[in-house]
Amino acid sequence: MSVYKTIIRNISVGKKMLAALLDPDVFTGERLKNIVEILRCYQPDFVFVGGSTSGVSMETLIGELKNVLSIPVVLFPGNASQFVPSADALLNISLVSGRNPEYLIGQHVAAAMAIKNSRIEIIPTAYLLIDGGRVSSTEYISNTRPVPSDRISIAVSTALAGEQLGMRAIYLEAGSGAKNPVSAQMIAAVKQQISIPLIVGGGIHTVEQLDSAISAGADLVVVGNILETEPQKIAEFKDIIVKY
Ligand code: 1GP
Repeated sequence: MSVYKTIIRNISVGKKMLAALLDPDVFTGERLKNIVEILRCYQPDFVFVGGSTSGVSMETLIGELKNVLSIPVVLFPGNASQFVPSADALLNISLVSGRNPEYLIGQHVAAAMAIKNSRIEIIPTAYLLIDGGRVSSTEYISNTRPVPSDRISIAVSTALAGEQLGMRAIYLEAGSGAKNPVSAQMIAAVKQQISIPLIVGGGIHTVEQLDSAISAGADLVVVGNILETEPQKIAEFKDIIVKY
């Protein structure tokens, strides 16, 4: 079954989902072996792969993951050079909270033929960067401003516009390593208005934060940074997810 169909099916039966985000620059050697073992044991729903790296190290990481895990590997690229064909699906993200054409459509044009030739599953995703209390790499690299964390109506209208443009998922992102995750109020307000899957990530380090995002309406929560220092946390996160 495709990744998107799996997401839709899970939502239809009320099942919440967890994705582990791995940065190929961070997970190499022993660290990679260790996280693969942990993921094999605790089985998050998806492994997302992305970072500020080149496609070459993405390819290596995806190969190693797919050799060992049966969990779908989803590409979460920061730009066209990070597209690699070997993942199970591609989150084709357009940074709709920003006003930089390069990240709204430019990088997508650059990668379009390679994506078409790969026949990878494509999940067009409206990506909203929300202020997470510090300047995120996404803000800096994309040269776009995040939606202020208290401007809930802007986030709602932006998410709705993404859906109306035909995007198939909304990603509310506080930025990797955010001080503050996206608030429960914002998640709930966006969820109430959209009818496509809602992905939430950025700065989620504790079970309470995960629980709050899920209770507010996130369908799929992404955790990244915390796995670099406390990979075993995935076991606690998984417990929360299956509770729903
Ligand atoms: C970043 O949403 C992800 O794109 C995960 O963020 O690394 O802060 O968990 P963290």
